Amino acid sequence: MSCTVLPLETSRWWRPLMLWAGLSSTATSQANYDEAKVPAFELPELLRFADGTAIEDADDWRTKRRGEVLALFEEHVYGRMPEPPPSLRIREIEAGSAFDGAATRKQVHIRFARDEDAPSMDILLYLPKEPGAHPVFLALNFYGNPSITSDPAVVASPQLTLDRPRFKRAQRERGFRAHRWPIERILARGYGLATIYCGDLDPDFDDGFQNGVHPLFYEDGQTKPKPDEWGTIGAWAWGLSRALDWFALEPTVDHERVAVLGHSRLGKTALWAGACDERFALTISNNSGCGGAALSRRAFGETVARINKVFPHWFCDNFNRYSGDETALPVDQHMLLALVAPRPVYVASATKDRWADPRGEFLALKHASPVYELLGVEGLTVQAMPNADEPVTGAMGYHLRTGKHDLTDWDWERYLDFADRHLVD
Ligand code: GTR
Repeated sequence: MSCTVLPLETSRWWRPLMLWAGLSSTATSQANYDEAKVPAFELPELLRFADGTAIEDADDWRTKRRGEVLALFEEHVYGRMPEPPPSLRIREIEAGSAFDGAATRKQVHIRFARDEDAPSMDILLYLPKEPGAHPVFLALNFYGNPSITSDPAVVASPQLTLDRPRFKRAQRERGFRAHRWPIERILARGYGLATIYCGDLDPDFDDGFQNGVHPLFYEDGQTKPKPDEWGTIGAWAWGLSRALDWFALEPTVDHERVAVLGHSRLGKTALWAGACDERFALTISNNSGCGGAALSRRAFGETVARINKVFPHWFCDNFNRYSGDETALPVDQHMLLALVAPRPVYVASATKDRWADPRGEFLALKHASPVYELLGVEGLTVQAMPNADEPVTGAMGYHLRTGKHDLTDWDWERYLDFADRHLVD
């Protein structure tokens, strides 16, 4: 008797989950997961100026080439972000002790303009109870601040999108996503944790940019961002920088020791934030994939065409030009990682997360390494992709965790070790 085995992606029980994740069975069954079918490609040169002349020293990178590369990402991928608003209106919502006195908690509401109903975000900050200025991990969350902990004092995120069952569940159940946030462990290791609901800055759906922070910056008569202006990832990254603005005023946070971290779409965002804002001391991408750490030209798993189709709001409009035509992109994602140099960067993949192309994530890191070396920092310490669960350390960290697309305690332990190495004297 013969039997047909459907690939997991096309079997029925899996479909609702995939739809939630923004995938369709057609999308994933068409995706390439065969290394032999990865197209031959040449990466754009990092160490040459736009006019083709070679970069000779660190100064060439710092004074000119870095700016050229950043401008290419702004124009073609994520879009330009506006300047910070003239002032931030900061109101403390509450402060108190948390986790049986082991920590302190502070929640602030930050409004980006004078009007009461102007766009705003709420930051939830936990710190070790010891006095002083603490190094902090800063990360956006998907489901509202109360989703990361069962701590009853965490205030609801009023902007929580309720269009999907998961968001409704997040609204009902505190700590719905606590398994991704080992807060007490982070605090015990001497770090603070700050988080913001990404939807405060821009809800994660395509509404033509009528919600979130975008309209605050429209010129007279403008109704949506121009083709080279920020999409949703840009808005999220912009918000992370506004959190840093607040940290610079907050004596309990050491704003020179802030690690920006994100998972998946928020990992793409952490990389863009770390690339744009050199005040971030350390940048961590967890399973960020296409439009994050993975090389676009490999078109392995999720492609530029697919991501632009399913998530038309994430990138700038110009990015659509490269749907199905990755070789025309003037950049690839190794150049994004290079923008973080010489500050430490960590890229993490997972063995079962083929949609995010683990090999493409590793290769981007490897091809960013020459910029670290040019700037006098040790580059990636391995040539070949390491085995699963064997972290690579140095200024460029990497690991391939056994398992699925997720942010686990094991990942966090690696990030804490990495931060110990780079943020603690
Ligand atoms: C998927 C998307 C990925 C990744 C992921 C997530 O649907 O294709 O690029 O961002 O969502 O953020 O969970």
